[in-house]
Amino acid sequence: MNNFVSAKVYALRLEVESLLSDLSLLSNDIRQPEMAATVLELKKRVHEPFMFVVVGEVKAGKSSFINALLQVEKDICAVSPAPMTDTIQQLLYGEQEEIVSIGPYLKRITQPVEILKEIAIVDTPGTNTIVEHHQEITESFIPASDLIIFVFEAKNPYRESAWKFFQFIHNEWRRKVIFILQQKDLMSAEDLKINYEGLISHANKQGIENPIVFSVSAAYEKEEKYDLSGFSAVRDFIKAHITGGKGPMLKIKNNISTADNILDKIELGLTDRRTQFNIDTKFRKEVDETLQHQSERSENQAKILTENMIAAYERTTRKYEEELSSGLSFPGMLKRSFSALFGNKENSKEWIQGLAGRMDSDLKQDLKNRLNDSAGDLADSIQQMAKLIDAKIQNSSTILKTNYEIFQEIADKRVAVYRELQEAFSAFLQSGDGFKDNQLLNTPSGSSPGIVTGSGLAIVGIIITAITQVSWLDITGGVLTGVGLLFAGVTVSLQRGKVLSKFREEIDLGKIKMDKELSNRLTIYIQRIKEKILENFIPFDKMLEQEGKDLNSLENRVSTIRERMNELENRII
Ligand SMILES: Nc1nc2c(ncn2[C@@H]2O[C@H](COP(=O)(O)OP(=O)(O)OP(=O)(O)O)[C@@H](O)[C@H]2O)c(=O)[nH]1
Ligand SMILES: [Mg+2]
Repeated sequence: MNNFVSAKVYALRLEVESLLSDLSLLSNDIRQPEMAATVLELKKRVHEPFMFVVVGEVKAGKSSFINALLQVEKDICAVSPAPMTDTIQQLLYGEQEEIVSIGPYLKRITQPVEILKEIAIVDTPGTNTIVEHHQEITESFIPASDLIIFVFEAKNPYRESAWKFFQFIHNEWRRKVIFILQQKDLMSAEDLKINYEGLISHANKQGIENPIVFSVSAAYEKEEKYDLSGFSAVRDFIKAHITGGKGPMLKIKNNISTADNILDKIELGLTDRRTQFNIDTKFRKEVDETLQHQSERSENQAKILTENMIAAYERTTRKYEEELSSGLSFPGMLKRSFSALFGNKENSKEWIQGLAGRMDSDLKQDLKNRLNDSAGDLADSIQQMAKLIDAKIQNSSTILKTNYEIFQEIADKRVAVYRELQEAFSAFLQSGDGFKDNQLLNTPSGSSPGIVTGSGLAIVGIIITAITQVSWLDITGGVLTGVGLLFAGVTVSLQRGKVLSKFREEIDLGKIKMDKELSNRLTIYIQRIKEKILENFIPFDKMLEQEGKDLNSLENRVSTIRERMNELENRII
């Protein structure tokens, strides 16, 4: 436990720590290692004092500023005309001077300097330098800072690179900043005034209405020209705003605000993901609806086709029923008996077979004509079903950008799954394999000539023709066999009524069979196509399901953290 804080501050720090723990777990789970590292860094420093981070371009006079501010005998931070500071140097209070290397870019220096009991000061490598990594090292330390001291060389506070870095601090991390014009001893009072005002106007342009600016000279301070150095104003500011017990609470507020900032980023990314998820879910629902609607239309077409075929069957069979009826009447029988006597071989049995033969070929021709009229419509309707789904797939919208800062992986994965769906569906439409159904084509008689050839949607037409032909060929055969058997060894004249009613019975049976076979086969075919279309969506559906779960869980976690954060914030105002 830190010796310099109250029990209340300590308790609050523990709460902040636990909040940051949850936030770092969340950042890890959404695979944002940098974010997680930032949060952990913040968490690690919860018990440290309020932290000043001194930044600025190379050679602005940052290290000299710190040395002068601390009023120590010898320089704590190394100063040189050449780029000097190459690590982050964190100055903390300690009974003895101690320098510990924490990592390749971080040193921890303790000094028995009174002010360090309340504030930690961090010296950073200058930005905008040719030395590699310096900018990155300094940038990485910004989120953990409580107050940024932005040091400019008094001679030139106008560099674009410096103001760009300022934007990073201010916009990206919402850090509070005070500005220092250092090395003012090198300038005339008039020139200094111009640059002082210039700096204020630049800060205004960046959205800082009343920037806090101090002009100082580390050289004068060192020469003990205290009334000229400008450092007493800086110290007064620190005393008024940070030291004297205010620092710890300010730091807690800063920590919460940084966590808030990070949570905002996650939330923003989640909002985009949710929007995309809703679009995808709607798209998927529309696909189902379109498919349902179109398959109903196709089933309707199948019904019309079946009805047409049955009408044709009825008309043709009625014609032959009439012929049979009149042929079996007494005059008809008489006529045939005379013919038989005069050498005509035809007897009743042969006559009836001839009638059956004509009926068979007539029926085939008639059904074929009917089929040609309606099968095309049904094939069109099924093709339309597939085409409409394809149009939907090709036109769905993507809002989750793959170059998005957060959740890039999710965006990339979605794009890949979506592209896979587009490609799989195009292939499905083109190959025609999805429209073949060997089980349905395998008829009792085993004939499905030429069906396996052909590709793409066009094959639907061929298949419909095959399914329908197969059915009625089979049926008329059955009817004729039934009728034919009836005549074997029977004296027709005595059985007229029986023959006619048997004929009628066989015809009706044939009709029922044709109706059942046709509607069954066509309905099954339409359903199979629907299933095959849907098979293409399996990976997409899996992704959608997973994304729905992930989003719910992440949104819950975010809102839980957000609530705790708000509650804590309200308590410490
Ligand atoms: N005349 C004058 N020179 C100064 C003042 N402060 C620093 N200098 C000189 O400016 C040079 C750079 O000073 P540093 O304090 O090392 O600057 P820095 O910003 O820490 O530099 P890096 O760490 O390399 O980015 C050194 O030669 C200092 O002696 C000042 O107030 N007046
Ligand atoms: Mg330095």
